[in-house]
Amino acid sequence: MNIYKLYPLLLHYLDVNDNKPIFEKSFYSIRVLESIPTGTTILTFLALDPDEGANGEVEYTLSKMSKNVYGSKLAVDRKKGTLYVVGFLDREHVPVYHLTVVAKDRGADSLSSEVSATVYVDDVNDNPPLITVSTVSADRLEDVYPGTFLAHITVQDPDDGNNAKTTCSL
Ligand SMILES: [Ca+2]
Ligand SMILES: [Ca+2]
Ligand SMILES: [Ca+2]
Ligand SMILES: [Ca+2]
Repeated sequence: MNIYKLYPLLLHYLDVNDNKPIFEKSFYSIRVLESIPTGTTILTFLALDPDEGANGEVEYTLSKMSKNVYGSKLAVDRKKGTLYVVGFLDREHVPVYHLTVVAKDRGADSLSSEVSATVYVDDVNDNPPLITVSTVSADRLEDVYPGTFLAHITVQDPDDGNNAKTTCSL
């Protein structure tokens, strides 16, 4: 019997899960508008694992912590490795998402690695200015003359940059 002929076959079955999935990038980041529709894919992760069969098949998830904190807004497709929007993003509420994404192989003794992903949410002018008028008490309005202080008007707009600029007129 020629044992050398059996050798490649043995090697095939002896593959051990000795490689963890490695992300092709050390860091992922993306900017999106806060008006981005639910369901939109915003990033695609790729992690390679040179092992064979299940030992080399990679699944993607958000870390437990990221899922707990941001799971109502963003999710990762386990098979495709895509990051997509599942809730309405509101820049005035959360302007930046710092996520940890996990790539895990499907070997019996599963190995995993993590990568950071940052989602910056850009402003959309989705808030009207809020006007607050603090008037002085009525008894001081009896003998007003030009130039008398009557009321304090505060205008607030939670948007960013030009979207928050306001003009006042009477
Ligand atoms: Ca592996
Ligand atoms: Ca908003
Ligand atoms: Ca505004
Ligand atoms: Ca806004």
